[in-house]
Amino acid sequence: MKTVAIVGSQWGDEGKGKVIDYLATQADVVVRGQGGNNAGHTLVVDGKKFALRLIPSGVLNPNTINVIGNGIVFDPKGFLEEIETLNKENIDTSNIKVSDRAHVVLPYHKELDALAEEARGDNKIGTTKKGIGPCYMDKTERSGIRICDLMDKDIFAKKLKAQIDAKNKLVQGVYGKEAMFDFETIYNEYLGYAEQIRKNVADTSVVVYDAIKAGKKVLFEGAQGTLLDLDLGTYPYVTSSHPTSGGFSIGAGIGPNMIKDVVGIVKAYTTRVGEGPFVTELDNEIGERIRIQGHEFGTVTGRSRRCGWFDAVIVKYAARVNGLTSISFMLLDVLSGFEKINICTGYKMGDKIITDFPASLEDLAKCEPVYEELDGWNEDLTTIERYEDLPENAKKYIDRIEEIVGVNIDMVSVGPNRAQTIIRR
Ligand code: 2SA
Ligand code: MG
Repeated sequence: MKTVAIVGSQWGDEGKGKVIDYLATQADVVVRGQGGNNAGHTLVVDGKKFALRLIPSGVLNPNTINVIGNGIVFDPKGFLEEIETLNKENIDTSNIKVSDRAHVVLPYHKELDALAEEARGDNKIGTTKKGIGPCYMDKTERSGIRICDLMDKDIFAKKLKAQIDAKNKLVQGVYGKEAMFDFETIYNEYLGYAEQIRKNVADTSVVVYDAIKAGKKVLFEGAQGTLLDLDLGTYPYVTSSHPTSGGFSIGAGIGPNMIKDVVGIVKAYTTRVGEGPFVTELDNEIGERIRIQGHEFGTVTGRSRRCGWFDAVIVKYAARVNGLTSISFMLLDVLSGFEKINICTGYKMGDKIITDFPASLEDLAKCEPVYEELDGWNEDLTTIERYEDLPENAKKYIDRIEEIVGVNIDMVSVGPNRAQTIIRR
């Protein structure tokens, strides 16, 4: 490992956390470059669980620098809560660096997230209600408040005042509510946060650049997944950032050629939380069985995830748009005990078969999966350590997916623990 980016190749929750935790133990720098505390994963040390959302996964290693890059929308309150749980367990958090260019999530962003969802009615996106979308809206509208603004109480006062006025007008005019945001309250609360995070604030682009130039091991930690990408995902049922590999270049403030390997994390079947079309969804007892065997319930919101067969159209698309150099194939053990297993190799749209993921959701909604049926296996995979020892039918499944997607599956995961990992190459 030199510089490697880990990206979700479906709709998130592919099991990135396991691969990231493993690589984070060897990394000199771990970088997050997009999203905010809509991401979520659990680290386990000495039997204790830490649910992290914003803080990068290298935090348990005192020698690793953890970067929250400029592409992040930063919720200081959520961040400090995570810091507190870590500090309680005597975990050093001084190795966390927060970009002075990152945007600050404020209380009105969360409120507006909820109000917008409510107003969407049946067309709701199913957001995590962490204020992610509204904060990125302010950023692209060029009225956002950044960490560097928060660090200066006068600049912060000026910018916040303008925003409070604008947001109160918005909730009154658009949502027919009373003015609900109070400048003094929010200002004082956030000035308090500002002092607590000041020691962590840095020009993180320099930190990452210098580390790469010095030949250090840098891990770019992806959140969410390719199909939730604002440009490349199932728009508008997406998040407001770029969970694809290109997002790291901008979100960490480095050139794209500084990222050497891009590892796609791929789940052995397909899941999604939130709304939007899902071609291989199994709204039946097979889907329910996958959900139960795979414990498919969200870490942030606890929502049950929609489940379906493996969709090779999606993963082939992810391989292309991310430039995947390798695949880690997760949760294969969940598929034990199915007589037949399907791989979706294309979509039937009217009288055409397509294999490139379409842009239009209206087109996608018309698509029927074209399946290739394979024989399943009954063996429990969770104690298998070598690729050769996998059941023949499991190997056939992996080989066929590798063939369709055109990227090597170098690692196969058969359980949540580090030992339950089969390294092929
Ligand atoms: P938002 O809150 O504006 O980002 O929501 C917009 C859509 O994005 C979906 N979304 C997610 N879907 C799956 N996993 C997410 N986070 C993972 C987790 C973290 C991960 O909770 O475990 O895998 O890295 C996530 N975050 C946002 C959301 O459901 C909406 O459809
Ligand atoms: Mg997750």
